[in-house]
Amino acid sequence: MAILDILKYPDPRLHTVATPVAEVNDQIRHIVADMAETMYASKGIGLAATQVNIHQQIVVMDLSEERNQLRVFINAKITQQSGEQVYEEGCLSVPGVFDKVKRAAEITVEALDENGKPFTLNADGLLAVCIQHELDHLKGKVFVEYLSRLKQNRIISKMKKLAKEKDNE
Ligand code: QAP
Ligand code: CO
Repeated sequence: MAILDILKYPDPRLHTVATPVAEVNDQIRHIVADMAETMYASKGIGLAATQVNIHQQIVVMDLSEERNQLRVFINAKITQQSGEQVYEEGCLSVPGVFDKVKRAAEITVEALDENGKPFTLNADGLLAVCIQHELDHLKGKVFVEYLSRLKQNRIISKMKKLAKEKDNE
């Protein structure tokens, strides 16, 4: 297992569109294990493969308090959605930035688990937000792109300043 580097906004590689996983094999399970370790080490609740510069449709998530309920979504598709909810989101690729985003309130998602077994999940609340946020990553979209141009520019400045400070450490 390994902790992977997380791409930071506005890295252009975050705009890469992920391709479907052809076969859920040991190599994919290895990626899943590394992504889970990376998410737990960063205290995140969700991580998409795009964020660790792997452009395949893989997402890991754990919304549990105990951090022991890993969810894996491979080749996930939202097949139904309804309603609206606004949630204050963050992102491991945009550290220190949190803002409100409007998304569907209830969704149905179809995906494969880490054994390649198909499952269907109905989600609402934070789980629904997190799934939509992570599947956006696989399409090359970061949550800040729902915010105003002004806010995006401010966030880009903040991220560049942070990166510079890191360089000088
Ligand atoms: C996506 O995000 C999400 O800025 C997952 O300093 C977030 O795990 C979906 C994090 C909120 C729905 C609601 C962010 C950790 C983690 C930071 C994350 C930070 C430390 C973000
Ligand atoms: Co994110």
